[in-house]
Amino acid sequence: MTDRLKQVVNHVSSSNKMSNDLWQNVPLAPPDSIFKLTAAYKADPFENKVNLGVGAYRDDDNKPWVLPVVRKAEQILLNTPSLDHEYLPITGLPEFTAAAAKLILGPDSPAIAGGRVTTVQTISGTGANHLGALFLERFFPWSGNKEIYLSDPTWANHPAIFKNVGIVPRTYPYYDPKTIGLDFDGYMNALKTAPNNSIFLIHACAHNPTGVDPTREQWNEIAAVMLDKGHYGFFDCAYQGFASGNLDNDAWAVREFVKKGVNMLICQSFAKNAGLYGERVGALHVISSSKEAAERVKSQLSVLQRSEISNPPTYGARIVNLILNDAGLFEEWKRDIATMAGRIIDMRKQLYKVLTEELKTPGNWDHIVNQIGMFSFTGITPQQSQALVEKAHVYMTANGRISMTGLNRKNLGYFAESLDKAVRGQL
Ligand code: KET
Repeated sequence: MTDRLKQVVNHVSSSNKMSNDLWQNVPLAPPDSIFKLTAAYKADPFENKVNLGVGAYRDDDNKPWVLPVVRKAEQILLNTPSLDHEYLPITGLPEFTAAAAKLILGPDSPAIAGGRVTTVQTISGTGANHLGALFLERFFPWSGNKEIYLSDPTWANHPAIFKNVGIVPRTYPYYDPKTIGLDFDGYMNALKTAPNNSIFLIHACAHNPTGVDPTREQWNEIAAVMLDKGHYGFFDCAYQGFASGNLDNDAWAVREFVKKGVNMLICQSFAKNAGLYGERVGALHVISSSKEAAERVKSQLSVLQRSEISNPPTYGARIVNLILNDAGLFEEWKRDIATMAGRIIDMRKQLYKVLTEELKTPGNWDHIVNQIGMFSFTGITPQQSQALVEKAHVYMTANGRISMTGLNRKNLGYFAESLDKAVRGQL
């Protein structure tokens, strides 16, 4: 080989070596705790496998359900040749954002009337959480450390979302394993003892993963302390309609807090209540004390949004826009939501019945019917959850959360028997 050729070969191999080593310090991350269950479920050939992992609605045939009202809206879009594929404004489709604000804050919201609400269309609820977190990191009048209090437990993705933008997640007591209910005293104590002007992340309704929400009296007490301490409410609303089956009922706490003047923002998702999971349609609403402040907030949210996603996607927003802005479609949507919520409540009742009356499973199972929303926090141990996944092919998160919508008339018996065995240590 000529010297020149050797030189070239050496150069190429040494640069290859460098690029091979480039990521040697990147540690292998664990798979996402929720999405790995979907993947494992799909790969499992077992006939009676059950997926109670991700919070995504399934009908009684275990199929994803495209809401009939969404089908109608899609047809309308298809038959509207004037629609193009231009960019949306940075803050999203204006008719959609206006209607989304009304949906969560109420059509007669004084904050909307006063022009005090800034709404930005986001990449579903996750994007709203992220944009809200990023905005707070930049502009919240921090007096101490950049921290947020998250309920213990909370949605598995919350801590990562805040860490990503440099806000340290802390926790406040929420769930009491002894009562399988709300640790209201612990919650109130955390609100009272946190430094003034702290930020608390609050699930607007249908708390994930516990299915345990405060009562209206408790909400009022929470709001009073928040006001007294000057705390900021970071509301995450991913399940409007799923708690009670009624959109207005489920927005009660948010509306009440706005009315009382708690400083807050709201993250809104249409993934679950419109069944538009993959379309990524959501919104962030920031409430300000004046119209002028809301405009400044909007200007900064626009700057952040522009650098992150430039502008949000059209398709899902157009669908929701049609549903929210057409009285007929809106009524139909409410019926579809009631169908989903009703089936979940029915599954709760049936599971409770089989566990308590037929199988006489040891323990108290009242929480199965008392908890609300998509999830039940069964109260079983991580070992029992693991046994259900590994031995019974029942896919559920290790914290004992089950997505009730994964149950149907065909698999409920099998699940109940498997749960019964797990609890008795017989799996
Ligand atoms: N907030 C909460 C409380 C929540 O449970 C989810 C999703 C989201 C926000 C985000 O949803 P999005 O699809 O971005 O609008 N939860 C389910 C799915 C997931 O983990 O992404 C779940 O807990 O199974």
